Amino acid sequence: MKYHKETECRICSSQDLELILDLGNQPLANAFIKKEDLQKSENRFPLRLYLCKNCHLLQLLDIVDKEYLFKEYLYLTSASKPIVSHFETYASEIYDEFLKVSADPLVIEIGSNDGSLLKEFQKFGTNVLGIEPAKNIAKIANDVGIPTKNVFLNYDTAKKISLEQRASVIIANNVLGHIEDLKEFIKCIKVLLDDNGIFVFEVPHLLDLMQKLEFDTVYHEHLSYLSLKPLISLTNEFDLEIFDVKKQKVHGGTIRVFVSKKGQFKKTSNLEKLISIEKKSGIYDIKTYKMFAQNVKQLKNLLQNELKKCKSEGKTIFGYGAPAKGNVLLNYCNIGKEFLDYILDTTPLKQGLYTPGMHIPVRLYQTLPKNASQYVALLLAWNYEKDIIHKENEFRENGGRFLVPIPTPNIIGV
Ligand code: JHZ
Repeated sequence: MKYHKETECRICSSQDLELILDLGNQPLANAFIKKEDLQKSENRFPLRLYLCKNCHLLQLLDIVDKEYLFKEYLYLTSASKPIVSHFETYASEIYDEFLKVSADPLVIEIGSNDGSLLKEFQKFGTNVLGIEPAKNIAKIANDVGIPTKNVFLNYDTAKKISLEQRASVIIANNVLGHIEDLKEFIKCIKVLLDDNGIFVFEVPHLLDLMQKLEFDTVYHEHLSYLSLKPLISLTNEFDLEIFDVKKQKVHGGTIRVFVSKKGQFKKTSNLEKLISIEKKSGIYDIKTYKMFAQNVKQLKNLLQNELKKCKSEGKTIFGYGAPAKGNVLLNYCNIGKEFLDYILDTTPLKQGLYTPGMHIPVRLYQTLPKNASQYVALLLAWNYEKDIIHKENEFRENGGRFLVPIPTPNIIGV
């Protein structure tokens, strides 16, 4: 069995759940296909977004088994340079503020991928341990000298690790949204964490998802779409507390959340400020979600029209970046080979594969076409818009155009 349907909210167990957006039956966003498998039928699962009307957790209830989702994985942190530099700053900020004065501290990262962040901590001489469920990715990390356990974290594993050493810092980036049993996860954190240690995590911020119409970040891997209110009640339930939060630009708008055992750190004013911004923004009001769903439907038509226009002008369109979310966008907006010839991506593991659902070939990014004025690049990796537009200056100067799909289709030239 690869899939099951939940009927209760993941955090507060309420059954008062309302369907907000139905993105249809979709293949898994990271299930890129080999050429020889193109004729085989693909597994598709319902992709539907629900709001808990009690604790306001926005979530999926159609759950694909984690073994099936994450045992082999194609996303590599190191393939996106802006994320690598984000991690450099991230590690040095955490080191300066929380680790510099500790004797022989340990940093544990859950969902450590290819070890890009832990590598930065190693540069400070800090002991590190990665926990990464994808076998192929954990191997990449171990091969470059980042000790990584290839397991899904559960309470037994956490207990075993804690017998050897507890962590001064536990990190989990883009992980909480992927966890089905959030309560067990928080129990693992409690057992792994030193009494005066901190748990730091980053998750895409629900506020940005709503305000910038980032609907394509909704896919089967992402079970919860997080904001502070449900996170506070989750951590409080286990005698942990959020003491600080910092907004980050990555992944279309992220929050970095700082958690400790109760009473260890003074709560910062950032926390109060963001709680109040969230309240005022309407993300705890069902009307906001109804409007969001309408805008998503409208975006589909606008994007189709823009692509048709480019085609009628004789342009060749290719995809820039093959992120998981790009596949949600292509499948939901019905953008297939009649529009896109190919997609360029920097991830070695995605080369030569075809996108799930739409079967667009993924090619290794080297440089962009020289006769640029013939081309339009659909920016599927829109979260790196600033970096990419800057990097591809020459393409734009030679007449090439970018089509940025989110929050509303927008053509960018020189
Ligand atoms: P990117 C990932 O989602 C994975 P994805 C995960 N599910 C998650 O939770 C979110 O992040 C937050 C390529 N690229 O980062 C590399 C270029 O080709 O938007 C990647 O394949 N050229 C854990 O997959 C893709 O684009 C470039 O210049 O939606 C970007 O993937 C750059 C910068 C990237 O994440």
